[in-house]
Amino acid sequence: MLQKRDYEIAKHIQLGSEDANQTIEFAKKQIALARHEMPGLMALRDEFKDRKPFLKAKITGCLHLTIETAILIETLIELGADVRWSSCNVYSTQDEAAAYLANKGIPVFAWKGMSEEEYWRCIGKTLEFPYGPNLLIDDGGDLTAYVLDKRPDLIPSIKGVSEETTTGIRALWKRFHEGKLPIAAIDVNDSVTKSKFDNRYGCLESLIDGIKQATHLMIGGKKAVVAGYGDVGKGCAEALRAYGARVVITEIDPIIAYQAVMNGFEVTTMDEAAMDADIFVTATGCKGIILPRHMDKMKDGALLCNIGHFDVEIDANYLFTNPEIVHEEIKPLVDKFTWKNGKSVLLLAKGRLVNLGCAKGHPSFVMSNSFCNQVLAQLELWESSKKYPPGIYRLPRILDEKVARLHLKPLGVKLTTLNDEQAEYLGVPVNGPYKREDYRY
Ligand code: NAD
Ligand code: RBV
Repeated sequence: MLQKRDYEIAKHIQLGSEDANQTIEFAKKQIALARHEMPGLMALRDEFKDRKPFLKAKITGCLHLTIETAILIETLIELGADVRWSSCNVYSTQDEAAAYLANKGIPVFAWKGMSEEEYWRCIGKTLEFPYGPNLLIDDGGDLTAYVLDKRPDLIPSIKGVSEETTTGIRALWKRFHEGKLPIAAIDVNDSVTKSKFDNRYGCLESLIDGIKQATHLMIGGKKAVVAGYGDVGKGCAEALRAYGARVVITEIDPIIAYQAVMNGFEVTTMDEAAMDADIFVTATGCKGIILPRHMDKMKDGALLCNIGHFDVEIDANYLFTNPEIVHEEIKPLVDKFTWKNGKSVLLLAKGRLVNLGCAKGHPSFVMSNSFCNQVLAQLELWESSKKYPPGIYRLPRILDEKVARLHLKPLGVKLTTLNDEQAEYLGVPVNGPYKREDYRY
C-alpha cells in the first residue's frame, strides 16, 4: 500500500478494501494472460532488464490505460525508469489495470468516465516529477500540446516524445511546419510494424468487439459505411465484410479510393450513402464526417460509431443538444436518439473511439508490436539523444524488422534466409534491412 497518495483512480476502488483486492486479482490474471500474448515486449524486457538502460529516466506517458499499457509501464520500470501515467481518452481506461498499477505504487491518474476537466488535470499530475520528465510517450498529441503550450519551463529537460498514433503525428508535423516543435519526436505510428498492424489488424478485431459488446447487433446482411480507407478503415471494412456486411467506403484521396474499389468496395459520398445504410463507422482522423444533414436522413435503427482518435468525426453535439431529438441512455456509452417522426439512431461511446470506449481496445498481440516500437523509440531518445535535434524521426527499418522477427516465432513462422550469393544479387545485407526506406508495404 502507498504511504502518500500519489495516484488517482476510479472513486469506487478504495485500495486496501476487499473489493479492490478482488479487482486487482482480476487485473493480475488478465495481465498474466496478456503477457503471454505480448512476446515481443517480453523479449525486449529480457534483453534489457540486466542493463537497466532507463535508470534515472523519468517518463511521463499519456496513452489509453489498458491491460496492455500496464505491461508496457511495467516493462519501462523493469528497465529502470520512473513512470507517471494518464490515459489519452476519457473512456478508455480499464479501471482494474489502473488499480493494479496504483496498488504497486505506480503514479497513475486515470479512470473510465472522467470529465474533460479531470482529464487535463490528470495530465498535469503526470508532469510532477522533481525537475520534470525527461521523456514523453504520447498518443494523439494532448500531452505534447500540454507541455509545449502550458509548461514550456519543462522543455529543457525533455529529450523527446514518442508518438503512438496517426492523429498525433499530424499534430506534430503541423507544429514542425509552423516552427513550433522545440523537441525531438519519434514517429512510432509510421513504423511498419505499428501502422500496418495495429491500425489495420488491431481495428479489424477491436471494431467488431466494440460494436458487439455495445449492441449485440447482427452485422451480416447489413449495409455498412466506412468513412476513410486508410490503415484503420481497411481493417474496419475487411472486418465488416467478413461478417457479411455490404460495405461502402467514402474517401477524399483518389489513390486510396482506387484501392478500395479494386478491393471490391463501392465508393461514394456520405451524402449518397447516409439514407440507406445500417452501420456507420468513421475512421478518417478528419473532422465533420457525419453531420446533422446526414443523421436527419438516416434510416430507423442506424448505428453510428467512430474509431478515429478524436470525437470530431460525428457531430454528437447535434444529437445531445437538439431539443427536437429525444435522448435515452440504453446503457453507459450506448445512447439512443429519437426524432419526432419516431425514427431513432444509436450512437456508441458518445462518438469517441468505439473500440476503447465500448470494448477493451486492440488485442494484446498486436499491441506488443506497437509497444516494442515505443520501448525502442524511448531507448533511442534516452541513449542517443545527440542524434535527435528537434524534429520528427522514424526508427530505422532494421529495428522494425526486429519487431516483426520477435512476433514470428510464437506464430510458428519459418523465415527463409538469404544465402550470400542471393544477398549479393539483390544488393541487401543477409540480415536486413531488406527494403529501401521508401518501400510501401
Ligand atoms: P490514414 O491517414 O491511414 O487514413 C485516414 C483516411 O481517411 C485517409 O485515406 C484519408 O484520405 C481519409 N480521409 C480524410 N478525410 C476524409 C474525409 N473528410 N472523408 C473521407 N475520407 C477522409 O489514418 P489511419 O492510420 O487509418 O488512422 C485514422 C484515425 O484512426 C486516426 O485518428 C488515428 O489516430 C486513429 N487510430 C485509431 C485506432 C484505434 O484503436 N481506435 C488505432 C489506430 C489509429
Ligand atoms: N490502442 N491501444 C489499445 N489495447 O491498449 N488499443 C488501441 C490498447 C492505441 C492504438 O495504438 C492507436 O494508435 C491508438 O490507441 C489510438 O488512440
